[in-house]
Amino acid sequence: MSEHEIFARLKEIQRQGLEALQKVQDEASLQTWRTAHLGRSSAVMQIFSGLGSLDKELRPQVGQQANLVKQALESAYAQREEQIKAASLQRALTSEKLDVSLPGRRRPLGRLHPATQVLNEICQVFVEMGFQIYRSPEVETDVLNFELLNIPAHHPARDMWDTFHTTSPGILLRTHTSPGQIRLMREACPEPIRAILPGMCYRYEQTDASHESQFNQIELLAVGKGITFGDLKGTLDQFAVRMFGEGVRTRLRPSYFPFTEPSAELDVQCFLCAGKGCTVCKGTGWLELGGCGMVHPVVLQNGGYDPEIYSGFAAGLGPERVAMMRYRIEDIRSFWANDLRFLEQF
Ligand code: FA5
Repeated sequence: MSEHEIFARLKEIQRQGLEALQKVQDEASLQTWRTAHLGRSSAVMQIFSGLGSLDKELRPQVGQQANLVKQALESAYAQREEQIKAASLQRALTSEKLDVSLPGRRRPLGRLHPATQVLNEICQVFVEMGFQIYRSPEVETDVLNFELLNIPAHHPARDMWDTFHTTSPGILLRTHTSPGQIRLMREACPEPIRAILPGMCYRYEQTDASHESQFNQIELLAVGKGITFGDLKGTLDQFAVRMFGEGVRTRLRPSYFPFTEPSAELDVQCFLCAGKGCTVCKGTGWLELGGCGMVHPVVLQNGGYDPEIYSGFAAGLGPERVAMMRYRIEDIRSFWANDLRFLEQF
């Protein structure tokens, strides 16, 4: 190559390098450019490595000129790098901008199911009155759910509880919380008992506005020496006052349960109209809450207590019925239909 050609070549290298650099828009292609135009095998570096084959007099001039080209490319590179970094920072600032004045999205608040709310409230009242909470299983044996409660197989009273049986013989879903009475008595005997047994019950019901196939009950059980019907009445009266307000009275109507003797239905004075009669109590002034009575001697015996020495009272209350009255819910099936429009009201 002649001297003239070498200088023209260097000029061309610089021109091409600068032109290519103008097209570079991001950091990745900037690095590619650097390797291509300033790397070991780039055109300008080849000029340096070819210096040795040039005429001695020519070498300093070509070397100097090649150095100028290399410096020009390097400083153009540094400048471009600066520009690209600034641009990408600008882009990040715009795209990741946070508007702290933008209102946040409200997360929906969870809440307790209305049936659970009332169940808890009733339990709380009894706990304050000195009752302990005892839990017993929802999957029960026929023996505990019926037989030990003085309801032998084929006894007509079994018709009172339409039952969900499981595929295991003798195993069923409890139809009431009363089998827990036997479990608790057998655990506590011969100590006195003052407890409530809350939980879900299941019945193979023809469902309607006031009957569901699943519902809660709160069982009440007191066993000890000298417990009378007066204690039952006093306890229920006190519960009604604490739950529904001062002056609210209770009423017991004679009834029948195989596991209590005598037995009664518990009514509470309508807390909405104070007994005057309204649509909720259907003009009667009274609301039905559940069944109750004195624990039957056979049941006491099955629980391990000698009925000659011990006596007791029991009751089974329906908290959903209380919730229905309180919130004027017309159909008990709303509780487990899982419609959020219903549940969110409580
Ligand atoms: C019983 O289940 C007895 N074990 C109650 C009892 C306990 C009596 C201790 C004496 C001593 P009964 O079937 O009446 O009784 O139910 C009691 C309460 O459970 C009813 O008053 C009602 O509030 C509720 N209940 C019963 N069946 C349903 C149903 N299908 N849907 C909603 N609530 C129900």
